[in-house]
Amino acid sequence: MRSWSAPDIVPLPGNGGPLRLHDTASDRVVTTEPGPRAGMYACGITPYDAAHLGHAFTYLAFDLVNRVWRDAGHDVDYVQNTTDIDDPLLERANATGEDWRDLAHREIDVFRADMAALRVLPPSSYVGVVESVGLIGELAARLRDTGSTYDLDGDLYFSAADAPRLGEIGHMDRAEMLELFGERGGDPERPGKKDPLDWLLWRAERPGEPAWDSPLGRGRPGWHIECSAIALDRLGPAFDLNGGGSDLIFPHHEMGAAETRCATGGPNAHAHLHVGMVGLHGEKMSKSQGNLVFVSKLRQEGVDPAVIRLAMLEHHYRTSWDWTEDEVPRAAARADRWRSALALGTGPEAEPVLAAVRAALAQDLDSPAALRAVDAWAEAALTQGGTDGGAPGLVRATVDTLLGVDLS
Ligand code: 5CA
Ligand code: ZN
Repeated sequence: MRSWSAPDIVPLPGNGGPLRLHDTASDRVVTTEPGPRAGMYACGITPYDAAHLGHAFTYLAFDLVNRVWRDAGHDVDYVQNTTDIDDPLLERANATGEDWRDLAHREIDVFRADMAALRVLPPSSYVGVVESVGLIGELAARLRDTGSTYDLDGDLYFSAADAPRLGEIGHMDRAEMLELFGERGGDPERPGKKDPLDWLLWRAERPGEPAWDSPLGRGRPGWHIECSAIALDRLGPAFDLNGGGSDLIFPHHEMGAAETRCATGGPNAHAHLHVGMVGLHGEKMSKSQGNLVFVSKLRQEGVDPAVIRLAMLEHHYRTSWDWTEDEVPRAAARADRWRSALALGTGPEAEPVLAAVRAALAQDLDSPAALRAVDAWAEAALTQGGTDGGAPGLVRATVDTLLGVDLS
């Protein structure tokens, strides 16, 4: 599937250092050690509604990883899926009478435009589930051949009994897993299952639902296997970083990791990144709750995408936070201050700003600290002046390349 257009990357002098990230599974900040090509997978949208600020916050975190790795000299193989067939999409399409394909295509287009406006670096592979049904069916058949699955009225289930590590990424006990499974797309109560935590790999064709041929018969993929199959196909096993929002830790990322382990004998990824939830009025922003602030709507209202990006960067990626009326004015004031300082044409030397932004981002993507480093430079330039004529150019490039904020 077509990705979105890439922003220009302004080269910076030298290289950044290794990236340290909080890994959900070990619950520690670990040093990432990618080879020349870093492999990263982020779970993409289910395109039945426009992208909201929660989605954007999650992709901003992965964008910072991408930028920091590139700055450290790695190429980045970034894979993102889009769940262009799944229950919520079909439910919305049925409710509005729209063809599910038209709905998905329209919302994916809005998402692409939002991501490009926010200067999120595009994935090297942007992959739809519909175009991947073949390889998903192959992985489901491979799992069936291991004996870890069973048939239930034509649907194929993975046996949780063969996933002894389930719960290890999120450090959850069985009671917690059971509760979350029911809340997040699972079917713990379906009669005939051997264990309530067993999960669907392949859903046999139902009247009125789209279906594709596969080694398992006609049907469509379950949710988790779409991401494990696409990641395995594009990145192989044991790639560098897998993740998404923290609402995906269980069941999605645990069950996906169990599928890959069953198929390959090893882990899907070396580290697991999870982003805090953005809320509105005290509740997680979610399409099902309807408490959404859309990126596209803010843009239509004339909010500068650089300001939206700055508003999100003010929050550390692991913190859950509420979007309030103050975010845009506060970020706009910061952008104005930075622009005024850059317009002076001279300022205090900028190398320490570059070093501070690099150091802050390398330490578990501490974007608030990175903003403070630029604030301090702008404040000094505006109040004390400075004699370094090259400084504004280097600060502008630092902010553009590492933080993705275009102040031109
Ligand atoms: N298509 C699946 C993943 S395979 C999915 O979860 N789609 S989604 O549209 O619901 O979410 C897309 C991404 O945004 C996921 O990584 C999800 O964890 C993240 N996300 C959803 N809501 C929020 C929120 N309120 N705050 C932060 N991230 C969020
Ligand atoms: Zn996913």
